[in-house]
Amino acid sequence: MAKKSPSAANVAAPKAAAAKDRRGQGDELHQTAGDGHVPLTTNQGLVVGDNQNSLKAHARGPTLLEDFILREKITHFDHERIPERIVHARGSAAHGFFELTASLAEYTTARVLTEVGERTPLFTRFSTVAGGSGSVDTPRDVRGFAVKLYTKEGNWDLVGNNIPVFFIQDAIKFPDLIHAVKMEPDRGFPQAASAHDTFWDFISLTPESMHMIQWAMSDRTIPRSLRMMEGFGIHTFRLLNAKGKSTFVKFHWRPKLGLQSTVWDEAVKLAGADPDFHRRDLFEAIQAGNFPEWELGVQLFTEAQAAKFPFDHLDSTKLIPEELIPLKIVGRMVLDRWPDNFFAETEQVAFCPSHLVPGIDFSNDPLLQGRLFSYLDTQLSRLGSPNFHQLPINAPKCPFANQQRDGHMQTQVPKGRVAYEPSSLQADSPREDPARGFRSAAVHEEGTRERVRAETFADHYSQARLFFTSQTAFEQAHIASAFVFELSKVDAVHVREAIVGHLLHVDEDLAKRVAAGLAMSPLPKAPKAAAPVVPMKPSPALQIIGKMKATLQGRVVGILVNDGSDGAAVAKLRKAVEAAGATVKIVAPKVGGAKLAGGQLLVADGQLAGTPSINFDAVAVLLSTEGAAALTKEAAAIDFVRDAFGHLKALALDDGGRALFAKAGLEADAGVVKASDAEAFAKLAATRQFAREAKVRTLA
Ligand code: HDD
Repeated sequence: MAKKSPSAANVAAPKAAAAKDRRGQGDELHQTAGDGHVPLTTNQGLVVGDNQNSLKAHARGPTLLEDFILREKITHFDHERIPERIVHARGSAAHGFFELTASLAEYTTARVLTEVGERTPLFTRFSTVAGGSGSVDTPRDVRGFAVKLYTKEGNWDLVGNNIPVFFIQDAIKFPDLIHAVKMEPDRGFPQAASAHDTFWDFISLTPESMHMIQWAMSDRTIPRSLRMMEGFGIHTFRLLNAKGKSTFVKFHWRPKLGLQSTVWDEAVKLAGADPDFHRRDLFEAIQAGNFPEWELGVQLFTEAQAAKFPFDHLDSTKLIPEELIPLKIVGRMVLDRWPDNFFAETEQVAFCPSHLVPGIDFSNDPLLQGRLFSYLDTQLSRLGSPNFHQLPINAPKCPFANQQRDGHMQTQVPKGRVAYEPSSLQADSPREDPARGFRSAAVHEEGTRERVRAETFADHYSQARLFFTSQTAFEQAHIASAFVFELSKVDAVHVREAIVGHLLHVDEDLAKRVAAGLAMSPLPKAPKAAAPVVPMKPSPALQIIGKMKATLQGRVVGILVNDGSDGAAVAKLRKAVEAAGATVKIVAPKVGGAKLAGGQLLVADGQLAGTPSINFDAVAVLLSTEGAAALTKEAAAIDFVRDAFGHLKALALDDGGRALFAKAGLEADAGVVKASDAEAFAKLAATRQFAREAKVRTLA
């Protein structure tokens, strides 16, 4: 009998075996070595015997072109980078799930919003906007908040930010906005910063940005943690129910840990102390099992309600105050798994606001309409192929099938002769399904085709004023000071003046404070406003301070020790703050640890010189007399207490700690307690000491 050829064996094999992953072939030749390692191979599966040396004509001779192993490795390396995102290049992401807690079945057919208790897997990527992918985590910048929900009905991407409004009203202005904020094209700086002429020049000539710019100058743009930020879908979307009735909706993510921001000096120092501060924070929280969580809230409103708003709900520079349309909490998002591979997942994930599921639809917001084009387009150049949806991180987790074929990096192997629809030749070829398919809301449209901005979009100052006047005095001072800082980096005096002119419409006091901070006199004239400012009731929901939680949950407390520190006091403090939910990190002059008074070694999590107090939410300093004497000569130790104090953090000090504190020239206040009073410290550490601020810096 003739021997079967391997290919004949495949043909004859039963279906299940034929479908077997071909990568399993030849397993016997690739078995793990005795020490447990899998053999290293080329991309063609060839086992590599020497990964240290290239092929040479002789020991000291030239390398040979023939070395295909070298060439394959280097070629792949040369092509490892893909174009970074034109915006939001710097990002961190995690896997998790969404769980619906209240059904919206009355409003929508979208299963993800109707099946209470159902968990939908998701992938969320947070980002800064302006900086490149290698830039730092803590510049003053808007944060992207993009969620890809792998629903049973297809992928739904909710691509939002941590601020509920946007700079511009029409997508056609987006390239200008981004060109203005990115590093200036002739000089190549500043990186990841809005404090420069081109950005403020554009803003000064774009009054519609005045509301967003208030948010941008607030501490929202210097968050303490990605886990402590809100997220917003920004645009008005539509929900569609089974009867085809549509309801307008805005989406909000609310962090379970409450809102928390840094102070500006802290954000600046963090950029040097730990450029990966937010990424590391998210990673460490997830690895420790402290899974970050957000509630999903919706604001639902009808066409009739919208008609009565004193602003246009299709204008992305406006928000709907929660006092007008309250937030209904309908679910929660939990991030519980760090990606296995940064590039394959965080870098290759491709969000598109056009990715929707049946039961949700777009509104006519002109910013959203432009986005529906931009994202798909950018993924084609960024990921290089119309098949980017086949990458594991982008592929729906429900079945998907159509007659799209071929293209670069096609990884699917479609079967059969039918690649069109309708067809009669292949019964299992995918067909349209009107009953289950996506439907657009039936909306009556009528009017004159023109390149125009609706008159209802003309009011640029009312909500900017609403935002500013809704803030606490501390927050207002931070906003005014941020304007002063940013405009101080602007050389063009007429641009500074133009901004202060706009601020006169927002709030006269704010304009005067900023002008004083810039030594600008006399006050410039306010530009002509396109629409009168409409008074609105202050909305406390727009504050950060109002939305902070007095909690140590998810926070980190640093304890500075040295040889001779009191171990029992350290243990007591640790116990109290850990019981309140914080993580404790020990800082010592040497990373190996400090020898405590009793002789035992306390291993450090960080060396003092490389672990400033900027890393922590509150600090304790416990030092023996000798330990303190040694540290009073160390600039890093002086900075440790001085920065903690200046960044409005609670401090717990024993006698040694107090000596260091005094050497730093500081005076204790209500935010400084005795280290022995561990419970009081745990309570105090749960909040920042805003009342201290006037003592440590002059704000505008
Ligand atoms: Fe955008 C990325 C959020 C307006 C064009 N955008 C991007 C990301 C977020 C946002 C979070 C990063 C997604 C990720 O993590 O991969 N963008 C917004 C929000 C906007 C907005 C909340 C206004 C409400 N964007 C906007 C407009 C345009 C774009 C008006 C163009 C007309 N955005 C893009 C883009 C990006 C992008 C160029 C770059 C990388 C990407 O899409 O995937 O297409």
